[in-house]
Amino acid sequence: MSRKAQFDPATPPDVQTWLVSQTAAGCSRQALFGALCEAGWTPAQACLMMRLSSHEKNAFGVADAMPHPSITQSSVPQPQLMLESVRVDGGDRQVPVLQMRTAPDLMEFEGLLSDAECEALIQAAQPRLSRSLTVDVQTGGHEIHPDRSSQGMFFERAETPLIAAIETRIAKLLQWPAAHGENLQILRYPPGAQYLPHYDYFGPDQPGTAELLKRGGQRVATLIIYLCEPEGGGATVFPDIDLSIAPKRGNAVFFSYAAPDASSLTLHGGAPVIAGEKWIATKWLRQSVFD
Ligand code: PD2
Ligand code: ZN
Repeated sequence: MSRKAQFDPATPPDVQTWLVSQTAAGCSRQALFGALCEAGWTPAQACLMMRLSSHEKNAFGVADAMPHPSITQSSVPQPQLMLESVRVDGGDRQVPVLQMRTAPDLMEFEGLLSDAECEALIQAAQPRLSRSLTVDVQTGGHEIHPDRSSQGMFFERAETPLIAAIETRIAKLLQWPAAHGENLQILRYPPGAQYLPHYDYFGPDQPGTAELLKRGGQRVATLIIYLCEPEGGGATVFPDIDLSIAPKRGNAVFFSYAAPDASSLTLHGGAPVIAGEKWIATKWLRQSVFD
């Protein structure tokens, strides 16, 4: 008998898609279960998402003793574990995870910053904005580029108690030292502004890369925090994986790239803002100390 997908409806859609495709590719139930646990889901969550039978739990080494075969089992109430309530420790707050993916490793967080923190960042950045620059891959310097039509600024590291608190929260959340983070950047996208798809790492073959790597090595991950959502447009898009994240004040998207290569599937861009303004804070993470 072919096994129909047996997944709990509370399973996040991307995990469902992954489970279905891996099952179709011939991956065993035990391997799927192991992969979910390795990806950070608890055995209880993985059991729930895959609807493991008692027999499977036993076979996969998950504690669920089997009764003697002569004892009939009844159906029982099964309180629904809310997968949406998975959280990551940010030190001064527990941050809910809205979605989690592999290939690329990506998480969407809810409420990483409060409304008041978002507003304070915007107010502090506003008078210091200028046209955003992009990295000049020829020289390792920076240049105005038509691909990036936002305005931006950088805060000094720990410039104010608020910036210091946010950097400490990010370091705890990502388990990556604050000293490996580039300075927090604020960007404002008025209507029509966008950031065409690109990779955040420095292309290994570009002439300017050696210069850029002198400060902290390669970029290995990006955190984009939405400070103000536009009335239309402005999604962060990942064309390789057909993913689009709608900006929502306080939420954030995190993704990492262990290798500076297109196989990281981290091509991403900021779609044009159609109405209203989009504001974000970006934290790029380096391999080592960025000073
Ligand atoms: O504003 C965005 O959505 C966006 C898209 C791509 C930001 C960045 N890249 C970035 O700051 O690197
Ligand atoms: Zn980017």
